[in-house]
Amino acid sequence: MKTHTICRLCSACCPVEVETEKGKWIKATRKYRFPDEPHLGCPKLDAAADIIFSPDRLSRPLIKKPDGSFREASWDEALSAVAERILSSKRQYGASSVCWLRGMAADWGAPWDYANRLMNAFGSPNCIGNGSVCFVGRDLAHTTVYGTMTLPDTANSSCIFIWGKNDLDSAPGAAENILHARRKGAKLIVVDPVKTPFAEMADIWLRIKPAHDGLLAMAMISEIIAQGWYDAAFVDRWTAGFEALGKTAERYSIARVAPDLGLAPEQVSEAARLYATIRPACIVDGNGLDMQLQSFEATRAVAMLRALTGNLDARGGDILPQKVPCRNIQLQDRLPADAVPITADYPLFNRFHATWGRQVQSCVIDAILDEKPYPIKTLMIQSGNPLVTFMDAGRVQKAFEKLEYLVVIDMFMTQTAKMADVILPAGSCFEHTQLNRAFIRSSPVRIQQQVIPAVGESRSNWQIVFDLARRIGLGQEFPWQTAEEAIDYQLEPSGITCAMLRDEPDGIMAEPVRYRKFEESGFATPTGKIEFFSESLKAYGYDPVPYINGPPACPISFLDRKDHYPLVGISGARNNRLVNSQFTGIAALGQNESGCAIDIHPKDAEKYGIAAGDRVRVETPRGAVQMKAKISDVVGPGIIRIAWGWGERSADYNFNRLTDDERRNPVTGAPSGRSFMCRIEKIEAG
Ligand SMILES: Nc1nc2c(c(=O)[nH]1)N[C@H]1C(S)=C(S)[C@@H](COP(=O)(O)OP(=O)(O)OC[C@H]3O[C@@H](n4cnc5c(=O)[nH]c(N)nc54)[C@H](O)[C@@H]3O)O[C@H]1N2
Ligand SMILES: Nc1nc2c(c(=O)[nH]1)N[C@H]1C(S)=C(S)[C@@H](COP(=O)(O)OP(=O)(O)OC[C@H]3O[C@@H](n4cnc5c(=O)[nH]c(N)nc54)[C@H](O)[C@@H]3O)O[C@H]1N2
Ligand code: SF4
Ligand SMILES: [Mo]
Repeated sequence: MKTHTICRLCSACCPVEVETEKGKWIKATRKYRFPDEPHLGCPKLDAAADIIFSPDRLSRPLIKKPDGSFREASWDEALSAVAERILSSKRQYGASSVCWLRGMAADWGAPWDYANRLMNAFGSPNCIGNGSVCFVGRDLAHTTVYGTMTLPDTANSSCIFIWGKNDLDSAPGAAENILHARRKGAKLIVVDPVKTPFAEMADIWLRIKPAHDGLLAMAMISEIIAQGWYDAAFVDRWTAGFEALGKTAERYSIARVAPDLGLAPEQVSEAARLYATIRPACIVDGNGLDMQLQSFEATRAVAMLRALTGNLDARGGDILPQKVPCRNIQLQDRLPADAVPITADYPLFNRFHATWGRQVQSCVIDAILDEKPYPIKTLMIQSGNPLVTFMDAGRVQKAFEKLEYLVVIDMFMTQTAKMADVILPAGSCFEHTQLNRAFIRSSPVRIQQQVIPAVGESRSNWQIVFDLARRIGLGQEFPWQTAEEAIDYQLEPSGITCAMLRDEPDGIMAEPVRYRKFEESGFATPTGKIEFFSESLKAYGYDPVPYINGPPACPISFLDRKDHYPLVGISGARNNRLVNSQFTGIAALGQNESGCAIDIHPKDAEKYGIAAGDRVRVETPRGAVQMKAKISDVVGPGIIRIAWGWGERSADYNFNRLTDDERRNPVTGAPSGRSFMCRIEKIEAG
């Protein structure tokens, strides 16, 4: 039997076809938009059965014994214990002392809505996502400029500008769209400090100094305005604050800025000319812009390029999504009006979107350790591994040691799960039906459906939340008996049901594709226009125009200590065999540790006496890691790239032992997990 579903082993959310026989997994294949063109493989999907049926999968709930080891428990016992704890935390410290923290894995589905519904009805404002390090911060930056986050229509584009994204390893379907356009002759511009395959094939590769993207964007804005390459009629009709932007950008001319970014002025000017004068053009921005201290300002400046050139919502440009009409099921109105979330310092980020809710993950650690604005005592972690994936792993460890009670909902015994009082075993993405957020964000809506029975006694995310809700007296709010019932309720405004979606392998368009939708309704900003100058940002005390108050003093962590830490450490492109901290224990994916290395430029290798294969130690003021050295020019001199995602395998490989969580972007709370000053030494010959 073949079933159409969505793979959620990573956030690329690829449509796939899964072949099963009497409920047994046979194989899964990614669906291709261009069947006649070469395809990119996905080692993770190829190894899906190894992941799903791994002997390491958790199959029964576990409860920690007084001696620190775990014993198996029934669902009834484990969920009762968790429910009792949640209620007693509320009695003793108030509902806000209970926090629900969600990682990347299950988040794009309804689980985020269900967790929010549960917490809102319970009375705690602390349902916290990890969007401050991932793309939700970028969403806010787009939204303040033109009311929503755009989607690049790369496949139909004539000029593709890739800015801090590496789809070849992180989203193969998106990469295939770019390769398709390239075959048809689209120009390619890449901004990346790392020599990625896209950088190598680009017409122009801007090897930027890490974390300096905002200044590059401002320099390009200044050039596009100065040369008259912008779309004057569009700017005149649809934007507000053009003059203020122009005046600010003047201070960041290419001649002034480029040398500081390590770029040739002519190259930047040519990139600006290509991008601004070829239509349609789109910008693919990525996680290279997130996890930077300047992430909000930089992304906002990049978003303004789209607006200046009139590429918004044009075929082959940057598309304003056609949201699928859904019911907001989060019950925000049930939260007491005076409830203060632990993320209160980031008011704009908390409120900008109807269902993203609160997303500054670092505040969870602050609240536990520093008890600010008040202590979190009970923490539920769903589909995340903060001990490996949060910045400053040492601090996270201390926080979890201090917690009164930790519950982890996961498929594996992660570093984080080991610290839990109770572990609830979750099903993989192929074991449950859910509404996938990526596919309600813009039509067509598709369904992620269950293709195999649950492994062991594991349960779906929805089942776990619904059952827990009933046990804390919120049964009325969770009346649904099946995933389908809950999804149909949420999808009702669209007139689409689960049953209809099952019959439509390629999804259902809630409405036909339309371009230039703003001509009917304007932009979803306070002025109804694209905002180069934002009064709302000003009202919150943030810069109304990016960099209006001067360039950033300290874009990289520990820059003030560069005498001791002379190199820039970055986490560069992702490994297409791993997903964040996942899969290093799966034989076909991570066990041979291929890719667990530090890339060092030949000049630095010589300077520090390091040869290929040597074991080296990298240190920052926060901690140290050790890995073997690779000598290559994928990074420039003065920069080292440390492999991301190996910390679950060994604490020695935990990238986030190096990173800082003290300094953050004031708007989105993004710390810098990407760029920091560090030092390196050889500890053993290879
Ligand atoms: N230094 C540095 N830090 C980073 C990054 C970086 O590049 N550099 N990347 C950042 C980014 S963008 C992100 S999004 C975060 C990711 O941070 P996390 O979300 O913590 O990362 P994962 O390792 O993907 O953890 C997902 C966990 O969910 C479990 N899981 C998988 N599927 C399910 C499911 O259906 N249900 C449940 N309950 N559990 C499931 C997995 O077993 C795994 O333990 O890390 C961030 N941290
Ligand atoms: N195989 C695999 N796929 C994944 C994941 C995974 O871990 N593994 N994680 C998933 C998740 S959670 C996410 S958020 C996405 C992320 O996927 P992407 O958005 O593609 O992000 P990355 O690959 O982390 O980084 C993108 C590029 O940014 C570059 N970069 C680093 N620093 C800078 C900088 O200062 N400026 C600029 N301009 N570029 C910089 C890196 O070298 C890299 O080439 O991938 C998802 N897909
Ligand atoms: S890239 Fe691979 S693992 Fe990620 S969603 Fe697509 S098929 Fe699944
Ligand atoms: Mo992410």
